[in-house]
Amino acid sequence: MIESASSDCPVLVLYTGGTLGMIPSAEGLAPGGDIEARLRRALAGLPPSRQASLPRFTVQSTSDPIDSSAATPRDWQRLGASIAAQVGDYAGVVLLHGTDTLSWTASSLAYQLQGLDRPVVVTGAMHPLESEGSDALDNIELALRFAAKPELQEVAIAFAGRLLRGVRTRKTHSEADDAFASFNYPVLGERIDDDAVLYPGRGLEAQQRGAPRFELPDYTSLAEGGVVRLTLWPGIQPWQLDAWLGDNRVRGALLEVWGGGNVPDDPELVGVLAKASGEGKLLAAISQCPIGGIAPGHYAAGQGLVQAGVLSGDAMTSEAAMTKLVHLLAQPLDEQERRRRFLTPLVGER
Ligand code: ASN
Repeated sequence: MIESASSDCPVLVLYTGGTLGMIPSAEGLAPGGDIEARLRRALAGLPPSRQASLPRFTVQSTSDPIDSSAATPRDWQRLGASIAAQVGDYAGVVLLHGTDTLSWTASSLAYQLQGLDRPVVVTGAMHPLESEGSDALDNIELALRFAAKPELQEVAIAFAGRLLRGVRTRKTHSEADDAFASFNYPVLGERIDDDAVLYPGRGLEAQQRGAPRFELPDYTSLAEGGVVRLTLWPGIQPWQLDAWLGDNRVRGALLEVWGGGNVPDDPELVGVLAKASGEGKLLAAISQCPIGGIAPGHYAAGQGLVQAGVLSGDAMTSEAAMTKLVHLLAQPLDEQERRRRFLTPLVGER
């Protein structure tokens, strides 16, 4: 049973791997163990006043911490199930995750943990905890502070001094500490001096009424390739599109199209989309531009998408749209209901 969020409860820190906990190995950086002792040792280096104002926390680790480049929908499902089962016993959760696919996991968790009534804060680092000048400690400290705030009631990402909505965020830099951005939604909060400050009116708390509505479908079949992601390029051929969409293992696809929602003016190409749609495959489109949404049909060049029954993903990130397709296709919904839910904002993703 879910108890109401209480500041008396500790925060659960769940370690899944990533650079934050890595140590050097003969093959390069690889996930290290003993994370609880290492975290506590690092936090003990903070000034006493900052240590004193941190919430109490319990640490757990997945059985086999990974580089997040190896994560699959099965990992999203396992993490969703683990958090759903335990979150009621904690004030909030901090998920320590590799940065490479952090925004994918955060997006998937948002759909699995609908109606969440307390914080799930995902963080990681661009440098290992013990390396000189690492960003890891700052990120962990910030994530712990936000994870103890009962007003935060969604899956968010704490990184480089800012709190971003998980399902709006992308990794946009492969080297800088400030590696994540949420182009189409404002930041939820920020570090100001030593405080973690939430901006009013930006979070999901107003829509998290009543009991949590966790949806924990089995992603196994989708983890075997049921949803594909296709980025168009100038000169793409209908047979190339058909090679992906015509495969009967494919049940859904995210198309990353031009600008405001345009595709090449090629009836054969549009025919491939219409055929897949007609077979009941769930097709959605977003823009290749990271900023702004799409409105298929605004240009004549977008009519093909409309005619082929491709759903508009508006200003969703690739991560938000793909994980939503997986989430909807994993449930026993009829086609109309799936299409309706795709177009409906479920967790502030659109
Ligand atoms: N390859 C690492 C990972 O995603 C990158 C990182 O965490 N900074 O696990």
